[in-house]
Amino acid sequence: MSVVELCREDEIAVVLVDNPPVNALKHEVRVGLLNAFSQARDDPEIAAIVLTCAGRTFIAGADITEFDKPPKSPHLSEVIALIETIQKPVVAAIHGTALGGGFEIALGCHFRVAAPGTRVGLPEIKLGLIPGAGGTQRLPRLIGIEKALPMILSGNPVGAKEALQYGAIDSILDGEFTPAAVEFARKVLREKRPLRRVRDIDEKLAPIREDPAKFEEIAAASSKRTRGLHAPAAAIEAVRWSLEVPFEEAERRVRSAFQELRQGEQSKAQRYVFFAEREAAKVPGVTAGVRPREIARAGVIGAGTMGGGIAMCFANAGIPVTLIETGEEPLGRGLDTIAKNYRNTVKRGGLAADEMERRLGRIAGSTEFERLADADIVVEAVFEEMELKKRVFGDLDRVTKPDAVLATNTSYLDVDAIGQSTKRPQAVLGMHFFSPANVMRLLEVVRGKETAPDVLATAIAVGRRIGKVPVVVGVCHGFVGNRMLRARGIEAERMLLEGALPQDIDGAIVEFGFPMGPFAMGDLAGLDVGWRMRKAQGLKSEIADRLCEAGRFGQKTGKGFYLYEAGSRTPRPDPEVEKLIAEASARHGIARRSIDRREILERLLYPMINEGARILEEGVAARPGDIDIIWIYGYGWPVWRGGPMFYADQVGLAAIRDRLAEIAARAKDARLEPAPLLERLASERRGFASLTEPARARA
Ligand code: 3H9
Repeated sequence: MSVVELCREDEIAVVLVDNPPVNALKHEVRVGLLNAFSQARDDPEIAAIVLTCAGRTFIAGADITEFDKPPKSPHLSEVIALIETIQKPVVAAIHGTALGGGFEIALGCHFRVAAPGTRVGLPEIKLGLIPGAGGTQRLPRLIGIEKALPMILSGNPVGAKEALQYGAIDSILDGEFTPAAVEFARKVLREKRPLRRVRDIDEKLAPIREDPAKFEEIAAASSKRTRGLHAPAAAIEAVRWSLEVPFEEAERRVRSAFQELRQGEQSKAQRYVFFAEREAAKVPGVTAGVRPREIARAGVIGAGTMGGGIAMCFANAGIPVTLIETGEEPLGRGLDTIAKNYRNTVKRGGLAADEMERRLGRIAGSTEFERLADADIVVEAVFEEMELKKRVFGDLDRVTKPDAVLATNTSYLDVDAIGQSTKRPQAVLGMHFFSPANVMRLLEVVRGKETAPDVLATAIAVGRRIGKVPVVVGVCHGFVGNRMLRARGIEAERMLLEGALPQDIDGAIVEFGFPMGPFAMGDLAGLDVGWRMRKAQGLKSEIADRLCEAGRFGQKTGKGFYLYEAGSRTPRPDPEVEKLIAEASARHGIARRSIDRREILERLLYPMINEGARILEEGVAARPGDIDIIWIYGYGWPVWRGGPMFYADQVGLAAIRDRLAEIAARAKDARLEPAPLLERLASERRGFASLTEPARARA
């Protein structure tokens, strides 16, 4: 069967796209559409045309894998231009998701109907692109700039009901979908409805054209958090053309802007991230036949910041959760914090009050472990002390059902040792959330030596259900993210001693694209957290320990690596800290020197990459892409730089190896010497990507 079929239902032609899994618009599909629509246009017996798709979704966009190759005719805009100019009604029958080029095709049709639960949107911005086939011109004409620009700039789809309200679709059809869509086409014919060509609509644009300041206002409101990214400004420009120049001219300009972005480094990185995220979902040993266990109820132990955030994740996803604490007082405090967090979200307009009540209603607090007897999954989030964790898991083993999944939220302890404190280590694994747990998308799923595949599959499935991006990692100190973070932290402190100041180091990393640097991050998280952890492990930190001894715990005490004015989160350099650092340098007999941004970046990023290479070699991460996803979703690595391992390939592994060798020699630190995998790949002139490319080519 071909990827596009043309069928007849009396006088109605049905064009069916069937290109699993998501009906992406690869070249053959574009050719098929052009042929089918030309044929239907020229057939005098056809009075109207319905465009529909087989499988789980309408067209989910251009085929992203084709963006690495030169564009091939017919281009999507040609297909859409043909559809729009047909003198017979064309109805897009949308189910699942109509995204990117898929939605652009629907916008080129004269009518759009959707199955309930459908979502439509233009997610190109998430790939570092702008909608390239008319979306920036047709969507504003159809629903107005106020609605269109936020959709284009966020890339987030809207549901069918909202789309109907906006006027993006004409009707939501119940019942068997394709017959209902065919019936809709018949109705259009019966009622002799005029063909609606979106490109010709102007009434929604006219008011904004008269009031250019309004356009700027909408653009500014919908382009927050876009620092460093090229695509948002290009998207705003493209939408502005819908007001300023004729449709054809705007289309011509958009095509060229799209091509420029497509060939740029940022989109290349963001496309890589798209596929790396999907690749991370494929876990060695967890085959399609492994079924996740049913999760109807959850338990969380520890009502501190982490535990509370994790409980919120479950409640937000509709899963009732029991939150356990040792006493009424800490339990009450934990529940109050959760309620306060929800109230703040309601106040900010992010949540309806009745939905807040429903979510709160799903969280029950208790001081009795026995209340976990009906939980299908329990996440432990108590202090990072091995003995305490072992005791908790021993208790869990006693009270929970035999098939319950038992997870620890430890950020560095040995998950295997924790598993051994139960009689069912196969049910134990790590679920490492990132603070704030109800916000951060990353979930490191730590697979123990004995973790059963279906337990792993359950943690991944539940992770997705609560809106996380799960990445499976192996057991080692700090797992993937914190282990690499530590490599960065050691070098950051070393540079302080050599001559840099916190603001120099943070400045360099923020300029690189991170939302904040290591020292501002430490101040935000609380320096006492790391201090306590170091003490437990017999470790020291030359400068951070002294800050803590002086009661400088970061933002919560108004002082840390920086000073914070009352009520402000803005870090200000503090001469007292500079003095403390200079004294530390003097104690070590180090003559301070100025360190430029390039050196700062190399010394922060290359040790991380080196640690990443070791992690790969040890099999703690299955693929370089998994490490990249961890850093993007858990630590603020700028998505347009693709993650540390992708970045390393762009810099070139030989250059990184040579620089690391120099840094290691100067610091006399064997840990900084190039890892064997890095050494080998560099000498073979390969990149980290080559470790997974053969697998993808085979697939
Ligand atoms: C665009 O349209 C540009 C235009 O403006 C103009 C051009 C001129 N291409 O996510 P899943 C694969 S830009 C190629 O796990 P789900 C995916 O890799 C595009 N492949 O499923 C995976 O493969 P595998 C704008 C794609 O049910 C499999 O399909 N559109 C594409 O969780 C299943 O995917 C987008 O950005 C694609 N476009 O979610 C939409 N999409 O099984 C991107 C998916 O080998 N797609 N694959 O790992 C999505 O957001 C989700 O895939 C979707 C389904 C919501 C559709």
